[in-house]
Amino acid sequence: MIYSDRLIEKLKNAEKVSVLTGAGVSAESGVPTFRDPGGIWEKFRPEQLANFEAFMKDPDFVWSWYQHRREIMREVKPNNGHFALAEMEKIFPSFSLITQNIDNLHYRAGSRNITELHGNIERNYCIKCRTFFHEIDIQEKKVLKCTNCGGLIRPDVVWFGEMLPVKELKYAENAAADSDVFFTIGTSAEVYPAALLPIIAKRAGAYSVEININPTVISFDLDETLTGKSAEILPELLNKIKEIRNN
Ligand code: BV8
Ligand code: ZN
Repeated sequence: MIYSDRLIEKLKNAEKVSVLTGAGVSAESGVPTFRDPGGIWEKFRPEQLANFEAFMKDPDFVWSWYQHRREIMREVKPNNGHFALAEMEKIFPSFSLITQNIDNLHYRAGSRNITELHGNIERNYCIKCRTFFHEIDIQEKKVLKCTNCGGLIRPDVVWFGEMLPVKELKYAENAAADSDVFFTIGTSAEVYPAALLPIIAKRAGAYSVEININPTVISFDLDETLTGKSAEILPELLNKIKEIRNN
């Protein structure tokens, strides 16, 4: 494993550790990422799908795309990277898992202090009366109508051009501004404002580490980059953390 002595020193004494995850963390579970070759955006552009106008223009089309993604997400399982992060939450006095992912895999792996910046595909609500619908028929390809008011039902995810949930974004910004170590894992760091968090952390004095199979637009801004698959790097890092903190 290629991590520096400096990172090990930081992790040995760290009280507050925060992590920002993106689609790359779920890649080894079989969930397609967005911008990698073969990724979701290869067939469709985000503007065509993940935005409110696209939904209102063709609700069935956008709804069926989310139903397709829900089917994938229900078939896949958390990977060793998700499980390692869930373990780390039990080791550090303060551990914040901030995710851009909507696939619910961190929760299914046992993480609990999760901040979902872009929502969760397992939640759906009526755009008119905001009633939430938890049990939806995954086979239903046509958009569902609210049983209370007949409004269209949409996934509880943040679309392009939509504000992120205020409480979650505030929590994430505060965590970034007050961490001893900040990990950025499996994200292209191209979507804002989530992509600002590693920079906020670095500027606030956190030791900032990126885990990715490729360099990204923020690699040079950070203190350290661990190149490789998160499902391989994270379990090894967890073992090292347990060793140095004799957990
Ligand atoms: C907002 C949910 C404003 C839905 C998503 C110009 C400049 C700056 C900003 C903008 C701009 N023009 C527009 C904007 C704003 C826009 C934005 O940032 N656009 C980008 C494209 C430029 N942002 C927004 O619209 C946000 N809202 O700004 O509101 C506002 C202000 C006032 C009033 C009203 C509104 C909302 C953004 C949220 C969009 N929703 N998803 C859904 O999923 O269907 S975004 C989507 O992409 C994901 O949620 C994810 O969060 C995001 C980033 O993707 P990644 O997770 O990084 O995945 P990606 O495929 O890109 O990368 C995978 C990475 O993993 C790669 O680096 C790869 O190398 C690595 N990897 C792969 N395998 C592995 C691995 N790493 C490790 N191990 C592996 N095995
Ligand atoms: Zn309704």
